Amino acid sequence: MSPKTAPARKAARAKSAPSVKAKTAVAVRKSPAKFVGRVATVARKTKETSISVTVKLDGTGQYDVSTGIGFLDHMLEQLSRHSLIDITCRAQGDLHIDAHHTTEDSGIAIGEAITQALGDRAGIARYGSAYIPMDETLTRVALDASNRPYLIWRVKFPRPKVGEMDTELFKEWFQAFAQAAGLTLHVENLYGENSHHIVESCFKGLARALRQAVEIDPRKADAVPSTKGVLGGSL
Ligand SMILES: [Mn+2]
Repeated sequence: MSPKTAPARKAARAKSAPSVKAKTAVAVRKSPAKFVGRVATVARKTKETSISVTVKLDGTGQYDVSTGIGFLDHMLEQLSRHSLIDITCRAQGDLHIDAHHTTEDSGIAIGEAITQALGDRAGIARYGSAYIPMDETLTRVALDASNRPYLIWRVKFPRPKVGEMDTELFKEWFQAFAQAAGLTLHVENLYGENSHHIVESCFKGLARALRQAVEIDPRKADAVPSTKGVLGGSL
């Protein structure tokens, strides 16, 4: 039988807890009360779409995604699985028109949730990159979670549609996401023939790069990873 009481065990656990937890606590204090740790929920409603999103940055890649667009769900599930960010995304959009608004607004809502969950971005690795091969396709993604939104999109699709989605919509999603998540985001398909592989490699590359960039770097303590002391495009 352990001589330690329950509170003593709790204190011992707290002592040995990784610095990630301390960082999370800092973020909690600086964020609005409804956010706990690196988690955020965003509800976004317009005349075109109604979307609720929850993200947990330090997750395990669990997802619950329903946008009404099968292929987009498939991509957002890849984003969660390969970033290890838990993502819940429920969207109801004006799909009787087309998939444009729902695609764009899901990018905005998930991006906003990530921005909120990142708080002041202290302690994050900030940069991430990935090369993703999928059969004949190779895509490179590099990003800076700098709060300076910018998209470079060098991706062309051989076909105008995948599933029920127009392939031109993927740039719209990445543009909306980069803007809302505060990312300088460069996506380049180096080569590829199959449109499904091309777009999927873009989402998987984003996921892997994002995973690196939002990771807490234990050597950085509470430091914002910028010599300016803050991360922001207008500063
Ligand atoms: Mn696929």
